[in-house]
Amino acid sequence: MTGLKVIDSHTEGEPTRIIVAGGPDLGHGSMAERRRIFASTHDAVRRCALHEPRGWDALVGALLCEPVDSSCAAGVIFFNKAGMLSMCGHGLMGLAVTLAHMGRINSGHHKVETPAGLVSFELLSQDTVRIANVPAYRHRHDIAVDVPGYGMVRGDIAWGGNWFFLTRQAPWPLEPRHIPQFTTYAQAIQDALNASGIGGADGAVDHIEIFGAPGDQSANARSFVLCPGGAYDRSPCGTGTSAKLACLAADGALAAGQPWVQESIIGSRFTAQYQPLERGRIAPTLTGRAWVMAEATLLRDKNDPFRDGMPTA
Ligand code: PYC
Repeated sequence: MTGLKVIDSHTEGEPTRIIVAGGPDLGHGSMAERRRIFASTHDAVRRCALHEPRGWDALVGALLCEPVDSSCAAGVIFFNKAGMLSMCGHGLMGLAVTLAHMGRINSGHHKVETPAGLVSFELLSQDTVRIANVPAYRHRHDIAVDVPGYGMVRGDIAWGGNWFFLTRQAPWPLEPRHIPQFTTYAQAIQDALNASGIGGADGAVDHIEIFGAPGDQSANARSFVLCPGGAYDRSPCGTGTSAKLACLAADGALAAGQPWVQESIIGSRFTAQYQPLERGRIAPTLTGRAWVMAEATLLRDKNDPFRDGMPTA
């Protein structure tokens, strides 16, 4: 029997399961190189941690790694039900409180290596984290895609650590009771983008982000985010909020340093802002809250037919 030691947290409602021991040996290369090895030779570990019967659709996973640069607090590889993620904003906040829970860090600033590049966070209190994400930028502006059953949907494509299609066309109020309709609608947009070959700079768009009016007037907007694999983000999505900042900056609709409060579909929020970088890129920072929920060892009995997770749709 082999086991994966995991610590579960949630960030503004969105869960993260971090493998802190028992994971595969991926060598000592960059996180991008280790992610490649993880995806090609250890996918059973990802499925064991996230798929039923040990996990569930919304769960985002992370493999805690030794960093290449020892001045970093950690290296991390994020993944979800469908495969690998380049970066994960809510997951980085979850990592921060998890490292504190493990006694590996104190409050203050810490750097983390990810496949998307170097990021950092500041642990502001036991449960509040400000992250500095990878540079974000808008890749395409106001493109139209014909979505069967819904008609033309217009939006931008932006990078925030993952690739996003962002649209303001929300056919229903952004309220939890409409989550099933938004999930179907967002999946239809994703399918239409895939079918028409519209994507990011290096491949497909992998997240769909739909905007509408905030539920609370102290916020700027509310969003629904569909992640690869079909689950929606319970948090406002860190990489998605970064992509949104890049679009706002490109439109001249938000000044550098001005706070942007983005609600999730369940009403949880991140407060974000940016500083301009060269060539239209921005450096996003986002603040949110995360809590450790559980510590467990996932057991994999060799006689268990579902030790590597159940097949999913
Ligand atoms: O917070 O960046 C994020 C994220 C990506 C997928 C789920 N959450």
